Amino acid sequence: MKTILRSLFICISISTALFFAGEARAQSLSIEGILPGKAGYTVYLVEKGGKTSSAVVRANGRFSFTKVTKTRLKDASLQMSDANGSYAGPIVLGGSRAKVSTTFSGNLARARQNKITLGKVTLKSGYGVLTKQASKTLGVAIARASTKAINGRPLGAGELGVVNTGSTANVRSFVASMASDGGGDADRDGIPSAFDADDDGDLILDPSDPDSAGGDIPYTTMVLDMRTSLNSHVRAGLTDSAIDATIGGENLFVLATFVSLPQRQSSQATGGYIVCNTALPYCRPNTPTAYSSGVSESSNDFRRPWSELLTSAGYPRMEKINRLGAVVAAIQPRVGRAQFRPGDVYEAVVTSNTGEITRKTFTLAPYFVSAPALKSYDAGAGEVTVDYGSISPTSGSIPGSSPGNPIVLPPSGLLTMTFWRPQRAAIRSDEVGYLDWGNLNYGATVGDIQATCAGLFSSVSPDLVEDTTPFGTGDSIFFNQGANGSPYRDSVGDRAAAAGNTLSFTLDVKTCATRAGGSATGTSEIGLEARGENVTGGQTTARQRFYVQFQ
Ligand SMILES: [Ca+2]
Ligand SMILES: [Ca+2]
Ligand SMILES: [Ca+2]
Ligand SMILES: [Ca+2]
Repeated sequence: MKTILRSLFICISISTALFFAGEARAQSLSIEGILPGKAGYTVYLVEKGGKTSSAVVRANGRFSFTKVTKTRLKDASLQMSDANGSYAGPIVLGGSRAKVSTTFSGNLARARQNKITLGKVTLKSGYGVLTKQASKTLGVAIARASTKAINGRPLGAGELGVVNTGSTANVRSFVASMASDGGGDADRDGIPSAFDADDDGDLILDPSDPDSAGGDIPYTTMVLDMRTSLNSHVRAGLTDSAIDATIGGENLFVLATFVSLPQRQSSQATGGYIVCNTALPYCRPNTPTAYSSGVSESSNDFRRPWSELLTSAGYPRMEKINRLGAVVAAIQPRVGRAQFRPGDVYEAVVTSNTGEITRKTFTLAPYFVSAPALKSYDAGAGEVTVDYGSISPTSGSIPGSSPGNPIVLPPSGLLTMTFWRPQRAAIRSDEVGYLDWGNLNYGATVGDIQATCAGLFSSVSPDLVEDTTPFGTGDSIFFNQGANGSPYRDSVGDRAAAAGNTLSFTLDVKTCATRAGGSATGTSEIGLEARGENVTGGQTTARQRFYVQFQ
């Protein structure tokens, strides 16, 4: 493994060296276009590797990019966000009906040329299209039409890219390797991977898709207890006010955006910042509402209101994490869901002491609006339904809701948990309301023990498929040696939330509490968890905490 990694780094350094040598001689181009009546929109030039430049549409509808090279143009696309900061889709450059082109070939119409004139872009629902499409008048050649479309509309337009593009198991790993280039469009739905919530077209959302593991996919974490529990089937369900109190609450919900860097950039990088439309309050310049809560590796400097962490130009800052070779912004948005929407576009700019190193664009992926919630439990004396109706975020007490009122475990230490899946909001045009998020990994943790309870579960629901290799290096139970704390994968995909759809397992809490050297006495916290796949820096996670007492 080490040898492979080392040769990979060598390849990267050589290709970077060649790239820079070529760049020095390359001609500098400008790109101009018009989005009539769409002042305040932003157009992004997205390179295949994911690097982006942005241009805000001016009052006269014009936008322009300068100092663009031929090399950068090859396989690059143009993407838009609207005046509210929401993704508005790709600009179709050519083609028609079932196949369109959304990328430049990189070849210029004439050898000595310094300007590309796109002309007018006609805005449609979920995409734009160039009025003129001949390479002669544009000044640049467009790539062969290979984006799947219906009547000229890219398949992923208006759907955040969550469309079935017929990806099958044997092409998935190939597609996944392509998807790691954020500007590439592996599933050919017209939405580059960095903007696509399902970049391999199998309808499994990226945060929970093993094929997307390892990528720079922003992830969210939500930690609730019984009193603050939020789920379609708890109390009044997913009301706007209940969701807003959680998403916008204090220390309940975090969005983490990591940009991982190749070694050469990582050694130069000192930090970064986020560029958002002023219509997005949580990340806007000068007065972002978000609180920077940091990740476990963060310095205390980054645990404060984001508005206290601004660059001299007023942009909220990102932190360099040396151990991960990445820069990160981990924030509590402190706004409700109406102002925190899947499809929000933001740029992450990585900087060194001397200036900008690279810039990548992200869209906010679909996120959990709720956490798993215990419906009932059996601690040896029969099934007990959790009475959420008699507690609220600020009052009441039931067994499990606090260390002072724990669920008392039997001497065996066995606890059976029956629970509901977490939900997400509808994102596709054919979805309504809230959906149970499918294909997630489930498990439970005991106290603050940094070890998996894998191997100690029994009576597991048939929907849950066991990870056959949940232990880490040398059969280790410890997380820092690669053990999996969520060793069961849900075999059911996303579907409308229904109270009858539950999962369950029995955990030997006592043995798990002691297997890492701890003791099974007094009270302990149980973390019932739903997790996505490992992405840069962490995993999408939703957890419900409750308390048990050993005897
Ligand atoms: Ca897609
Ligand atoms: Ca795509
Ligand atoms: Ca997928
Ligand atoms: Ca997949």
